[in-house]
Amino acid sequence: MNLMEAASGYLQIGELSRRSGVSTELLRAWERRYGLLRPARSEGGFRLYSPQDERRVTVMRNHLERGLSAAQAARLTLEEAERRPDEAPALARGIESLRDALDALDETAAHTALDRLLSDFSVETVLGEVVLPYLHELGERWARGEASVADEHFASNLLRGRLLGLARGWDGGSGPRALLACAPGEQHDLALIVFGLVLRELGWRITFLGPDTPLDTLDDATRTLEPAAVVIAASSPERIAGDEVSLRKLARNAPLWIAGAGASSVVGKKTGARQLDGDPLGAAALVARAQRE
Ligand code: B12
Repeated sequence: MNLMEAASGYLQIGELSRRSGVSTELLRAWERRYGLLRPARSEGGFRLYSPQDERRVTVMRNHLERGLSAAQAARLTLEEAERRPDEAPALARGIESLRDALDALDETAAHTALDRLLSDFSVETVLGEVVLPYLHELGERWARGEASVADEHFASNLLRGRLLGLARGWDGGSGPRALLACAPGEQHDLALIVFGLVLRELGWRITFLGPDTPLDTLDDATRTLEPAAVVIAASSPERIAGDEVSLRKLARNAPLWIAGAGASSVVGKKTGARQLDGDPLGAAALVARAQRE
């Protein structure tokens, strides 16, 4: 493995552990006992884990969250990973149809592509393998000037509507409750909605306050609902860094997590908030596990 490959999504074990919330010891045990991870080697002999390894860790953790034993969870994870080559062409076709439809601003075709994907694959697969990669790609194309603001607005609004459609009833049941909100001034809520959908799949109830939520109103809602987790999304530090007093107050009333690219500046001892970095699928498993510990 050369440096270029190492730079393209491969992780050393410490980084994989940090992003997944699984200790390095447990990762090594899963690798040894179940063959769950198949690391390559760096030129210096370090193990390097691929995005597929990271995905298997997320799937394994989600099975454990559902109460399976480690051996059962590993068997299912590996079976699913092996089935994937058969599914890959259908998934690739679905992604292609969705991309073509969104690029053509064709709402009907985009919904048809999403209908097909959702009938053929699990919500988690559609979110993790289609929606998140599509949004990332759109962001990159937009930044390079290859997608217009109209393209971006059309795609993000259509997907947002669809995600909130999937979210219908996500506050039902008797599982632990998560209260989700974007930081004051923050409009980027797509990753937060995806996170809520995955947490819902893990049996949680979700209350979603959406974009631009003042911290004092979030605190009021926290007192009313007594959630097992409050998650605030912030795409840049200035959305959240100025109000450590409110964050501290919030963290006293419920376990507080801050997510998104703006999170790191305010987490830690000063506020009592914890950071959720990495992708929303892994983050949901991390919050679920923290609640059980
Ligand atoms: C779609 C989009 C919008 C939409 C948002 C629609 C919506 N409802 O979410 C709209 C049009 C509203 C918008 C507005 C703006 N946007 Co904008 N937007 C984007 C775009 C193209 C995609 C963002 C997205 O959803 N990506 C998909 C998600 C899944 O990926 P992500 O954001 O990278 O998140 C990753 C992690 O950070 C993490 N994560 C993020 N949030 C969360 C939440 C949880 C709970 C968890 C667990 C993880 C997590 O998960 C992802 C990893 O898989 C990006 C471009 C880009 N390169 O990302 C810009 C971008 C985010 N926007 C940007 C900017 C500057 C703006 C505007 C200021 C533009 C303007 N001049 O008006 C406004 C600001 C609005 C505001 N006040 O918040 C910047 C942010 C830069 C910064 N860090 O400050 C970006 C990066 C573009 C850029 N290169 O300049 N935007």
